[in-house]
Amino acid sequence: MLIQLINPNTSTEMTAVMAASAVTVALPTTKIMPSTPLHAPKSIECALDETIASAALLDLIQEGKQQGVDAHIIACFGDPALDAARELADAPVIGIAEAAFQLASLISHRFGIVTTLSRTLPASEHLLQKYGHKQHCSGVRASDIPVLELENLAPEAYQLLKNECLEAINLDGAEAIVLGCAGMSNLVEKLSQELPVPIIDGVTAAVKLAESLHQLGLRTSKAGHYGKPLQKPFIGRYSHWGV
Ligand code: 2AL
Repeated sequence: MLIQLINPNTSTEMTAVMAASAVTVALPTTKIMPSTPLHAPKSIECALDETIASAALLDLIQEGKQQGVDAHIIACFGDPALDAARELADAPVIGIAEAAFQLASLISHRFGIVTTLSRTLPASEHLLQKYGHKQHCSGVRASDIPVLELENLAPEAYQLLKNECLEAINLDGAEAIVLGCAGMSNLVEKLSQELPVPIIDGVTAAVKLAESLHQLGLRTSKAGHYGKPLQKPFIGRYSHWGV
């Protein structure tokens, strides 16, 4: 199968990190097609970043659709534009936060989330609520590492992240840890060796869920909420979306 792995920010370094993680877990018959937008913020860390990035992300979904991909992954922990992408796409669309929550809830009574900046905490809390996983989460913690610092993670910053994971386990009662950024996907192995609970990265979780849906022949239902977008004129720079 062909999976389009979309990094909605413009950091090609981060795209390479997540693509390498995806390839390590993908079946031999799965091809990973990494996509990076040309027009978006370099990292996504607040609502404005997410909203600006969403239009280019949807353009990439459209490109993937035209190339006949079998699944799309939105690899940013805010799951930006996920509902719109599901309306647009024919193939399943998986957001890495939802994928990680789903897997974490299967292997732990309560999981903790350790993410990047403190200001992204409410975004994760909103997603837990939206997806119905609030009762499975022991708490959301921030390492206060900016997304782009993950690209060349200093040992002190890694220690900050690990300390938050330890506090999530020891103080909050987390029985598994979900990493709250696609740029953390290369840290799973080291953290798994050093911490006593399972560590879940949304990128690899999304790849395995995409493969499962594909193998079962399951696609997004077009019966209601995720029905095709309504046809109407779009004006100006978005006229390509309209009729
Ligand atoms: C992210 C992520 O996964 N990619 C990005 O640019 N920002 N997540 C986050 N919590 O900051």
